[in-house]
Amino acid sequence: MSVNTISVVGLGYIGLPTAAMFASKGKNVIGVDVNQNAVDTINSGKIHIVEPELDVMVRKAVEGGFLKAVTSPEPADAFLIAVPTPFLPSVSEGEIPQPNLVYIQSAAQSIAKVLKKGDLVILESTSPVGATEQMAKWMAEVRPDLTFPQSQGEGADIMVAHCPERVLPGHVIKELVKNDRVIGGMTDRCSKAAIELYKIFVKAECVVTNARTAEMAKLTENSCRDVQIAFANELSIICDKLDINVWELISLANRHPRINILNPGPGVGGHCIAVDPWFIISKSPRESNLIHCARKINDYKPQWVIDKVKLAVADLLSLYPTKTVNDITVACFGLAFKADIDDLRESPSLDITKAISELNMGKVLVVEPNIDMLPQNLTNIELVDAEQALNTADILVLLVDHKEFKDLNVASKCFVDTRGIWNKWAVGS
Ligand code: SAJ
Repeated sequence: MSVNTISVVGLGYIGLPTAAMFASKGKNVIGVDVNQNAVDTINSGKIHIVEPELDVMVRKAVEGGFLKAVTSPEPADAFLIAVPTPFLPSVSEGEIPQPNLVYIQSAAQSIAKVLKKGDLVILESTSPVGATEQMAKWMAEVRPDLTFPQSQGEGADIMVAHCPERVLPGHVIKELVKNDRVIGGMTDRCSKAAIELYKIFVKAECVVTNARTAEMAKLTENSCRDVQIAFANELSIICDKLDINVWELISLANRHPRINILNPGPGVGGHCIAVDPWFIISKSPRESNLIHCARKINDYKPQWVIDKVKLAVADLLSLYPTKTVNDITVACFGLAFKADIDDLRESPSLDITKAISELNMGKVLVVEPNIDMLPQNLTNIELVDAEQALNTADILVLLVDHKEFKDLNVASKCFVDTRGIWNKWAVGS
């Protein structure tokens, strides 16, 4: 298969770095995105997301004439689809969230119009099992003049594969090159073509399986992490009740040669770990007991943190009977969904901060060194620096383990530490 032009549909956290990577290897890359603003930004050599090293890569790719962005697909030899797979709006409380494949459907239908015999289409978006076959069906409906693997097998005009992205936000450029790649072709020929494509920049192994197993592999990785984080979160709740320092406990248990417990936190955020397990649960609700239970534990954790803050307020008021609840200032440290990034989407810290501000107490301050402005839905909250928060707040709530927070001296303060980085200052430690 000779690949001269590669099209990447969806220029977000995965699609744009992937497009830039192919362009850096001298391939002609057409990026497609429905967001005109993103398209204009990229065409001016800039980026609309934060990811280390990506800005330089995109600038060089655009300046060198290897990368351009457009709003509707143009012909290419290989197409990679990296669009979001959110949930359908829920109908009732407690209902299992169902995946919404509308973005995959619209990407498939729009690229189908420009497909030609011999093209390769790869679905990279994290998807429920069966989505790749469904995507191939959507393309076949638009192009009855072409044959697809679901009806024609190895001899089909169009090759289709699922090759899930597995890179960690903040390390995308490095991980794109050095992570092993799961290659789930709908036929062997599809897999071979996909390997040839990824080998343009992937230095690690490209491991072949079928499309359904590739879909499940990605969901399994993120569900495994969710279950492990739930175990840590459950331990933190148990230890709090038993008056045991969970961080000390975990570090002791992790000295066992076969134990590696993850870190408790304020809940699980981001667009992957808290989402992907539902794609398994929604397909197999009766069988996914452990995965479902882990989701519930991790989803409950923010409420547990809010309750801890309420308790801290009550303790403070009983210590200082002349104070009222309106005199209490709470400072929340960190809004991002994890350490050292600026990404606030699906962040439990953001939800917790908002809930604290709605408790109708005194002032709520936020320290978030990675942003310049608070999101609009956070009202009655002030963005301050760490020093100001330390000087004025009565209660500190540590929500994200950003590097800037690790060396703060909070010895004399009342605090709720959800990440264990102020552990050494805890009373009794
Ligand atoms: N978290 C904890 N305790 C831990 C580790 C993480 O509370 O010990 C929390 C984080 O604070 C964050 C959430 O979990 O809120 C998710 O963070 P993460 O670093 O575990 O993962 P993501 O969402 O940034 O990226 C994951 C990665 N998957 C795995 O590590 C199995 C990445 O490789 C995937 O490519 C990505 O999901 C994705 O796109 O699916």
